[in-house]
Amino acid sequence: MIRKLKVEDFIKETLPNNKKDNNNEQFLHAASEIISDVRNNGDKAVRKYIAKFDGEAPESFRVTDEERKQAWKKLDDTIITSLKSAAENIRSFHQKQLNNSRMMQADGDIISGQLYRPIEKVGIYVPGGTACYPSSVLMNAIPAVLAGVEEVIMVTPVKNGEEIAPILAVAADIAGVTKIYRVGGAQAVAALAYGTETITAVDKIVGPGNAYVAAAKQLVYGDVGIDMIAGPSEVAIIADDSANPIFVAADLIAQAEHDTNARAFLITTSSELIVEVEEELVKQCNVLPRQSIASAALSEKGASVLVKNLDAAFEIANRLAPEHLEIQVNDPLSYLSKVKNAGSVFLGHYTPEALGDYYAGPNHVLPTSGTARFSSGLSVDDFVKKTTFLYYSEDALIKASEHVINIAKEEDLEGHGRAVAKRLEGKQ
Ligand code: HSO
Ligand code: ZN
Repeated sequence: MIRKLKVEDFIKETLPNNKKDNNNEQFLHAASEIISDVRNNGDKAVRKYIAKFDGEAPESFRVTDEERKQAWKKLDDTIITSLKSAAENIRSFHQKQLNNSRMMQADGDIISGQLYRPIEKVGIYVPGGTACYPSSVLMNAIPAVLAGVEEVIMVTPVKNGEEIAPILAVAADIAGVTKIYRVGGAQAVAALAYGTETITAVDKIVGPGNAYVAAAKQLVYGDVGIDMIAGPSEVAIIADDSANPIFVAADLIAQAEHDTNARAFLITTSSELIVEVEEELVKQCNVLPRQSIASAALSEKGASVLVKNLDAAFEIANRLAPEHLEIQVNDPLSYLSKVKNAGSVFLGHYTPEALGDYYAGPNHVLPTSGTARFSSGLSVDDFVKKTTFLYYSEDALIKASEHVINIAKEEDLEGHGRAVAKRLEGKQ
């Protein structure tokens, strides 16, 4: 069910090569046409592309307050309670990421520091259809609201102008989303980036989407900010002989059921575990509703590898830089220091990734395809800008003047030196 690879083959097969793997010319081409049409023709173009890809366009894109109110009545209390409880955990985890503006140095003569200011308007792309994830609404919107973003604007596609899925509307309310528009695809990204008659332009767009959405985000970047271009979801599980094969298999399957490109890896010191996990994968997949997706992902993209010790396991995991890293060993905390590259780490036998996907608090929007080598999961930081500031008194400038003038000379920028010198004329 899962490929069993030797160390060299595992590395060759699993290390992503984004530039090579992302053959997205065709999507970039399509998205760029849509973007320029939406820029030139606003709502009319948005309607045209909705009609083309999602059936009839809704009469008005905006989900009304009344529709949002009605959505609550369509849901069971149990799911509302669970969403609220998850939101509370996510909020309290992200609250601790808040930074205040600060003075770095302040002796009266010299004052310098950093202002933290929220981005004013943020757009959140939320996929519709089968990948309809209220958890992603919470994960994207809560840090934005905490950062102080004034307008958190959500876009999501619907088929044939139908209503938005009630669970997405309720999750949006719980998270504090300001406006919701029933628009998806590259046309939604374009509308958010440049604005239309009815859709508010934003300063940054976050959230996952299909290949067209990803291409559109890539193209509007620069005019607006974006979070990241997410690849297929991944988990790497480091396990020794203390691991329970039932748990390991369950977590590999939880990853694999996302889509046929999902990447689920087992890196273990125990050859018995590989055999037992294989048996479990077959058993558990057989009774899984998304069996065909999970087994395709496991057999085509998944892999297990036997390593000589845990140090070797961490070496491979660090090269892989997986989106999620599970460490299923006893005393897992003592291994945390060995993690160099990973989006999010799940420690021990009772911390499945699913806990973090939905509920525990850390964000589930994470760097994929090896990008955890140089980037991080979504956080409050993604929704603030840091503006530095500086004040020098006359005396302080006099003290610094010689050095500034020296460097300006070296750079052949005499005007820079004079900007200092002019202030000192007749003063020293
Ligand atoms: N594992 C996904 C998040 C998710 N799982 C949403 C279920 N729903 C990427 O971290
Ligand atoms: Zn998941």
